[in-house]
Amino acid sequence: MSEIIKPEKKPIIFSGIQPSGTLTLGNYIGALKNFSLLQDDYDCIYCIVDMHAITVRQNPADLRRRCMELAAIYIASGLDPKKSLIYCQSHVTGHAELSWILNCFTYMGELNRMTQYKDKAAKHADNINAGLFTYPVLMAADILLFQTNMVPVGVDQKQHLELCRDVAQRFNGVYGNVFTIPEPYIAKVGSKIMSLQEPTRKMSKSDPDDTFVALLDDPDTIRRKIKRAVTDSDGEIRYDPENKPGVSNLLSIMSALGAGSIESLTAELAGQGYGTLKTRTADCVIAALEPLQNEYKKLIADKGYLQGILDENAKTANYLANKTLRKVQKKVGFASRG
Ligand code: AQP
Repeated sequence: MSEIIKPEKKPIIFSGIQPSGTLTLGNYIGALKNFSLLQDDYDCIYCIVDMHAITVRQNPADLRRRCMELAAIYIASGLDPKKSLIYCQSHVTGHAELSWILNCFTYMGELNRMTQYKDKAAKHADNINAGLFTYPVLMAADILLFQTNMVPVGVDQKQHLELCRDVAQRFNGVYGNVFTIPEPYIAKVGSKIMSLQEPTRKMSKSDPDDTFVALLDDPDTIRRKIKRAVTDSDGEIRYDPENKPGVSNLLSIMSALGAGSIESLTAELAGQGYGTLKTRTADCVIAALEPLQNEYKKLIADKGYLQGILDENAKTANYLANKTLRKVQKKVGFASRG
């Protein structure tokens, strides 16, 4: 009798990006750039997390437009929609449903310790809403819904991922092995790209325009922004994030974009001025973003194609999410469904 060989199940990757502004070089280096590298060896799910985005007030028309743009950016960055599941969070009701259940397994004290909450509450003092506080619970639901094995993120999300693991372990401790416990996937170089104007702070897409390079900035704008990047006054090109955050940030950017190791770049640029460092950084960034930008222009012109992908993938994502959700609902004792 011939043996039936089942195709080996690949580990699952899940990650998401908020359509909360123009994507930055930080989002690209810390997260997006790694997404396409993983799609052959893993079953990849990449979400446009519009539900997370409304924890900060958004203009509805802009948010809707940015969801479509993010779908185009995902594909332009090398994601193959046949290999990676690209969809919108708000199209899959399981995110909100699981999030509510997980809220009941997360302690206030745990959420109180989250540094992103503290940062965002300080930035948006006029709108410190409960969604901002429970953001990490929704993020845990996003990840756990798909029985995710690995989550590629920037280092700023590590604390949220640790909370997700704690909540999953707590739930499993009560009900058995319901959730896969996810591992973070954080790149060694570039996991925290800093603001060009305040290099001790993370580069963020909701900060003022001159603090970041946007993925769709044209070459002149990229050169101008990098030329104006804050450095220091000692003039030495050396990697020392604590004492020379601006210079170190530019070296990290170059290295993460494939220009060489930090050591080789430092050796190569030793004795040269910051002008050269900035020109070289701008050259690297422009070259890295050019293919993405060209592809993006074609994709964004075809909204029907993008909408088709989002609609079709929402069905698959709902199906996968509901498999976990039904199991969880049964475990906690929700009424049976006929
Ligand atoms: N500066 C950064 N360096 C490296 N990685 C970064 N990421 C964000 N900023 C950097 C990573 O990008 C992914 C998507 O982030 P997000 O949109 O979900 O939220 P965020 O981390 O809050 O990013 P922003 O740009 O700072 O958004 P806003 O300004 O809206 O809060 C994540 O994997 C993140 O680690």
